[in-house]
Amino acid sequence: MLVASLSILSASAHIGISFPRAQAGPWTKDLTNTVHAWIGFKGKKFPCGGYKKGPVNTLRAGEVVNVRFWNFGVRDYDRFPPRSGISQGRHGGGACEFSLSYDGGKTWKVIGQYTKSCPDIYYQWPVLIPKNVPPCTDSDQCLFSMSWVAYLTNQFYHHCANIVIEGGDPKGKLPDLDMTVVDVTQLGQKMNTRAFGDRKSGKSSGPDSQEVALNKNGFFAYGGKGNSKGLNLNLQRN
Ligand SMILES: [Cu+2]
Repeated sequence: MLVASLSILSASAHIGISFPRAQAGPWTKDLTNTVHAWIGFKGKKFPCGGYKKGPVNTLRAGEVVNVRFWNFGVRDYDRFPPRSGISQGRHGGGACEFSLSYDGGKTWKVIGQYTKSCPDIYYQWPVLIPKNVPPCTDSDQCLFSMSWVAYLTNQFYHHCANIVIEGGDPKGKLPDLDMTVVDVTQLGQKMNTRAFGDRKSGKSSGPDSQEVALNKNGFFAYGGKGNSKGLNLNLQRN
């Protein structure tokens, strides 16, 4: 009953991630009906929304993680692709980043980016956990996140998963690229920034093949060609 009434309340606007299994989704004991909303909505906090610890996802350095987006219209989150016809709050697409924090969300380094067509629940979005990151063993401190700067709305989304990272290089490093954070009034920012998207409200054309290649080949790793710049997110001030 609780889940059903929450999903009606929340309809299917906005977006979060279902894989890795992130905090405060229906796969947790702490389902929150604003889990898919932007940072700042009803006081929702940066980073991560301020939720309790979620399930611990075990990832391996060198592994490609196929990230899945999710909204309350996706009833069966274990099934991929979801049933057809689910309405999506894609807000015209925009720019997504996937990042790691080893310090409980104080600092974030980007391991993947997709521009314009992101997000979309009907595609998987491959992201490499770089081979040369250090291992991360404390699942209170080790986090994977999805962040999204939308096109049609000045909104910043941030959804996090507790993780551990096995393998890697004890002398390795996280990438140089810092996560882009905009539209967070809690940090003194104005809500005046969006990222140029595909301008579609429904299903997108999915991840761009050149961007998929970059996300799988180490472009974003420490020492990779993305260095401290990454891709152009096409940010625009209103
Ligand atoms: Cu929204």
